[in-house]
Amino acid sequence: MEKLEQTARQIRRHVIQMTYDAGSGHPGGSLSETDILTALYFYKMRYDPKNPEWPDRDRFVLSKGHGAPAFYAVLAEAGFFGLDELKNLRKINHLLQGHPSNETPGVEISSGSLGQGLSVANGIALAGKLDKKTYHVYVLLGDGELDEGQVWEAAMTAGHYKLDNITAIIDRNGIQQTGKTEKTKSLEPLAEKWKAFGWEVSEIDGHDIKEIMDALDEKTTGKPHVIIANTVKGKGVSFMENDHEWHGRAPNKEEYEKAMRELA
Ligand SMILES: Cc1ncc(C[n+]2csc(CCOP(=O)(O)OP(=O)(O)O)c2C)c(N)n1
Repeated sequence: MEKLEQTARQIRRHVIQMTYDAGSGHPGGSLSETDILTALYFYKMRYDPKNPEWPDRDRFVLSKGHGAPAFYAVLAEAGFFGLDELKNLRKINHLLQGHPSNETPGVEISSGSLGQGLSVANGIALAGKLDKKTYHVYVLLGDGELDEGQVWEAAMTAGHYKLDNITAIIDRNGIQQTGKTEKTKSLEPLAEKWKAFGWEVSEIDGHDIKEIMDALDEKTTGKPHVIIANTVKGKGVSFMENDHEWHGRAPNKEEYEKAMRELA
């Protein structure tokens, strides 16, 4: 557990370093999803970084594609590519673009246009059933992303096909691009909505590694599983926490140094 917490801290440092180096990017939503990604990649998922196309690998879809910095940091720490690549975030002709591209080792689908990931995850999960594969499909959605109608179409589809090989995780940080989700388009009662679409629902503290691990270990039969992970946007850096200003802006030198001191 301690090791996972240390890894998450390291991922947060990478996120600050990467967005500072790039001079752009999305630190807020990267810091809120960090513990979830850490538990997925360093506790739960089966994969082989030397063989990213291994047919039996578990699949991960980052539907909230702007959360790419934390995702890339996790993939680098897991060995899909060198840590050196993190220096080149958002640079033209380099591996790590602003939003995930499936040309990058370890990235299953290109994403960034919100609302599409669950539909793709459904397809991968259905294919797994047809091919009698035992892999599991994980998909991470933003809460603001749930404003997209396609998410609910996909939620209905997964319920209909009883896709119990899919786990959706909602990064419920309560904030989207320009303010609070409940002010932009209210989502509550969120758990009841997913239940009504035929999903098993868990609600957890999305920064408590043990709670994340336990929720990921939960098995559902005949139902897809959604984990509503309550998180803090900007988690770990005091002046970024709960402030939508840090949705899509890089730290300046002074802010970078302060953030790195806090994450030391
Ligand atoms: C279809 C689409 N519309 C708008 C955007 C611009 N956009 C990028 S991130 C974002 C807010 C997303 O909020 P949320 O899903 O809560 O992300 P998080 O807070 O976890 O970063 C928006 C509107 C987009 N990427 N795709």
